[in-house]
Amino acid sequence: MKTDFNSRLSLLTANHQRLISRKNEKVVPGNGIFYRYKYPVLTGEHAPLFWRYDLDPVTNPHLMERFGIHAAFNAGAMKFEGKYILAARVEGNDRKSFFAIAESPNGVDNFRFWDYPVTMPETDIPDTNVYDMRLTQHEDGWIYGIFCSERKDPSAPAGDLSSAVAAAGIARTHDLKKWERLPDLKTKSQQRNVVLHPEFVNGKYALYTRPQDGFIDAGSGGGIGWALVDDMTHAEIKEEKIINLRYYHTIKEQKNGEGPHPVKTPEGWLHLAHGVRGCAAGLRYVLYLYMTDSKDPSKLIAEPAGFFMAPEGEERVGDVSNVLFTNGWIIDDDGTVFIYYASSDTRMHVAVSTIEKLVDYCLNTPADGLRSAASVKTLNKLIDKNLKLQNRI
Ligand code: BGC
Ligand code: BMA
Repeated sequence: MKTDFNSRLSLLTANHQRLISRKNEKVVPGNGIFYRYKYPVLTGEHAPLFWRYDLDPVTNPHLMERFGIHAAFNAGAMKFEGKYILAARVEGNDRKSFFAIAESPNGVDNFRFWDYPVTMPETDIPDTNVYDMRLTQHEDGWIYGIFCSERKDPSAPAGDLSSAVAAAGIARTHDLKKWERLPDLKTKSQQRNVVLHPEFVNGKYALYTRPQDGFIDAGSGGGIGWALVDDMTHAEIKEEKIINLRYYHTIKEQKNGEGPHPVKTPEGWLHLAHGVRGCAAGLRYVLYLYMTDSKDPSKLIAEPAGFFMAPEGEERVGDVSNVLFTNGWIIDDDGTVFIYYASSDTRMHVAVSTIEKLVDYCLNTPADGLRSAASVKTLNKLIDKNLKLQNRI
């Protein structure tokens, strides 16, 4: 049977247009700390039709998808030439991910992919998969992208087709179009969540790291690490210290990792990270915040208990359910913070707050007492205060 190519194309075009130009809506009242937005800001369906279809009626008479794209998630973010930019992890039906830039005029909707995805140069040992890029506009003048480069474990026994090795891939650019690939980070352990600090520290580049024993297990890698390196064109970690630890029975018991690079505030560096715990449903990924000293970004000064954001509603379901992950945020000059987070390895969302609110959250939310009794004590203090205020006690 013949397909009506033109009417199918008009329908696809109209649907795509509607999706990418849909106005987003703030969800009120929220919890006072941030606002979620009703619609995801970027999905696989945002990919242009000319990525997914061969639009030639001669070679594709049924106008079928020829390159399935089913997810857009874990995006790095930055403001670039006045636009809100996401460097998304786009994943095809073939499970390979790659980076693609999408831009929006306002940060909450109308995100559109640039015509071509990023052509990331490879090193001598080609990456099997690349993902989770953190963007840093460094004071040296370059924009760096640090991402996970995954390759099959060369020492895996025959028949084991899952064991992998994670390394930090490093690239730099001035325009987000042409990328120069630098050698992968040299380090003792595997690394997945490596992030470049935006300023020099003692004349050196500073990296947030996440040393891990194996591909999945953080193992003895106690948490988010910190290392100074001399040269990003041959980046090598000689010494690494843990600056944000994992603890038993917390939201980051199993793993944690720095999100985007931290932001400087008058009260200190504000950090966004993810924490992971294991449960019967698999790994549960949530987001949390912490702060470090303005003069020494490796010195913890505040960390509220528990998660800042956890998966809700449709966020809970996707390719890898029960996951919120973040590696991008954008801070406007007026202090508005756009937190770009992905849900369940499938789609991108935005949550909006301000520096003032996030710092208040960090400095005034009680820290984790690490025991049930400590939590009840903290809660009772708050109840006492409020009941006194209402003249009830
Ligand atoms: C996936 C990542 C995941 C990692 C660890 C990789 O193969 O692509 O999304 O974080 O495995 O589970
Ligand atoms: C990883 C991350 C992400 C992903 C998450 C959940 O460890 O690096 O790529 O979102 O697992 O699958």
